[in-house]
Order: sequence, then C-alpha cells, then structure tokens
Amino acid sequence: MTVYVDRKTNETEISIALQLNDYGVQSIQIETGIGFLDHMFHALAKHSRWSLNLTCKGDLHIDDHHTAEDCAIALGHAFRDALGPPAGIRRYGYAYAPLDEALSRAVVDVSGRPYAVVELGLKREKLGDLSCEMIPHVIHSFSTAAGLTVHVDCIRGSNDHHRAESAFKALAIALREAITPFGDPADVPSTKGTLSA
Ligand SMILES: [Mn+2]
Repeated sequence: MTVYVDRKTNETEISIALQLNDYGVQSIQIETGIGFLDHMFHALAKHSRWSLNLTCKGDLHIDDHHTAEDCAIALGHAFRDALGPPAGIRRYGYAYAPLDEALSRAVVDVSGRPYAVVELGLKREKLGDLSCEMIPHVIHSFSTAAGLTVHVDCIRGSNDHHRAESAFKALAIALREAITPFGDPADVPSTKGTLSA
C-alpha cells in the first residue's frame, strides 16, 4: 500500500508517496533541492526497503533549515500513516552500519513515544549544501513525527560524509527490522496493549 502526504506552508511545499516493505524493485526519487539531504533520504529509503517519491519546493533562498526540517516531518507522518496502528511487528530494531572507516549504530522502538538521541560527532560546517547541524535535527524531526524512539550514535570515523551516511544506513536497517511482520498480525507488542496512545 502506498500512502500519500502533501504538506504546504509558506516555507515549503512537499509531496510524498511512500510504500514500506517493498521487497520488489524499489522506486526511489528524492528531490529536495539539497543534494546531500537527497543522498541521506535515498540511503534511508534504500536500506529500509521503501519505495519513496519525495519532492520539496522550499525557501532555499533563506537557508536549508525549513526544507530539511519539513521534509523530515512530512516523511515521519508518511511513515506513521503507512505503518498504521503498530501490531504484528517486531517493534524493536537495531543495526550497525559501516561505511569504510565510519561505523554507526541505530536502535529503534516503534513505541508511539517520540524521543530521539542522536550523537553523530560531525565536525564540518556543511556537507554539500546541508548544514551539519541539520543532520541530527532531521533524525529528531522524523522520529517525533513518526512516533518513534530512536538512538543513533556514530561510534567512529574520520570522514563526516561517511559518518552521516553510515548513521542513516544504520537507522534504515533498524527501522526495517522493527517493522518486520512478526507473530499474530493482530498482536500489539506491548504489555500496555497499545502503541498508539
Ligand atoms: Mn555517500
């Protein structure tokens, strides 16, 4: 099932089509106007096994902030909508992803409790046209909108492009694991009986 999210403000205009768990030939097209952000969302979609079409027309004449933040929010809403009320999934997922000398770890809980701890240790001001300060913020914004608890740490690495990309890959794999069908489709993996409230 593909979900569609359109989000329009005075700062950005975003359209998303998202299908989770696409184990066929994935279709991924990302055009945010910020090349490195496209690269990170592409890695996220690829390794999460999503098909994702995301376009954004944002106020890049100001800076990258609104575009990066709003794309992450809209993508989080799309993820939440595509998943539906969490049931019949693993709920927890974790992964390590290396990229050459860099290594990142991501731990995900499809909890309905938005919380993100992101420690990437990026030293550069920017990667391409994306401010490095926006990279953890993108993960925060996505997690909050999606209702996920997420811990992402870059454990080592000397190249900031590698550090950031390994973090998104680890997050992707952890997300893929967390929403893998598991147990009875109606079973909510929570002692509370719900992950939606
Ligand atoms: Mn790369």
